[in-house]
Amino acid sequence: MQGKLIVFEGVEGCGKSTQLQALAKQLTAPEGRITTPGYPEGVPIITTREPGGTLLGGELRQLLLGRAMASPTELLLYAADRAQHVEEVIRPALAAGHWVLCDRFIDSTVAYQGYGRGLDLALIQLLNQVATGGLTPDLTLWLQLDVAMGLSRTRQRGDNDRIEQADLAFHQRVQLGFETLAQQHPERIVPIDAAHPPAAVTAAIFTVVEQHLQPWPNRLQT
Ligand code: Z5A
Repeated sequence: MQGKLIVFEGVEGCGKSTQLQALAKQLTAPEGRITTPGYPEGVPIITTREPGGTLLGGELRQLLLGRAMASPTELLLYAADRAQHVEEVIRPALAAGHWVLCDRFIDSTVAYQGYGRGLDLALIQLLNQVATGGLTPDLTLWLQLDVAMGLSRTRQRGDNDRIEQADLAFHQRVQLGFETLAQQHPERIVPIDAAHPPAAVTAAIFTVVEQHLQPWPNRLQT
């Protein structure tokens, strides 16, 4: 029985972390197993994130968000974080039939390092392939939000990390990256209007997950 990988993507402050936790809560009982009627019964849910989904990844996250570095260095560290994360957390969980809800994954590298930093897209695709061994999400929820609105949300929260200080133009290039990816991969990337209040966004996400769920229970029984 193979699990499912559901990824949350979008610009800073779009509400990924909030919505990932909301979906996990809505799907599960306190012990972390799917209990929502209609969903494959008893399937455990795991929540994780990039960068920082492993012990090593936690150290890489501190480096990545804590200090200035050359763009290729940054790209290689995100790839290293992902390789460890896939090997240590995501693949074993999927092999055990778990559903993995992940805050950022391969599309963030294309959007941030590719469109944002201007690094070679073919090279990024290759590194993503190396880091994941070809694993792609079953569903990517792209929380679509105006860049300025997202940044204003994170600034209200008092965040001040390195990438969030970068200029608006950088974040707009990142946004273009997500837009382009959504056009290129409509089979797995679903845009969600993230400008609404949190509960409305959660409801929209739940509907999308339900729609994508329909073929899943049968496959889970095989
Ligand atoms: N990065 C990269 O460059 N390349 C890569 O390959 C990968 C990542 C994997 C991770 O930092 C950084 O790594 C990120 C990209 C880069 N860039 N930065 N900075 P992070 O994990 O610290 O940051 P983030 O991923 O961008 O998450 P975030 O800033 O915490 O945003 P979020 O998770 O999307 O949003 P949130 O935490 O759920 O909500 C933000 C605030 O808005 C918070 O106060 C909420 O209460 C509020 N909020 C949430 N939803 C709403 C709604 N609907 N209305 C109003 N207010 C809301």
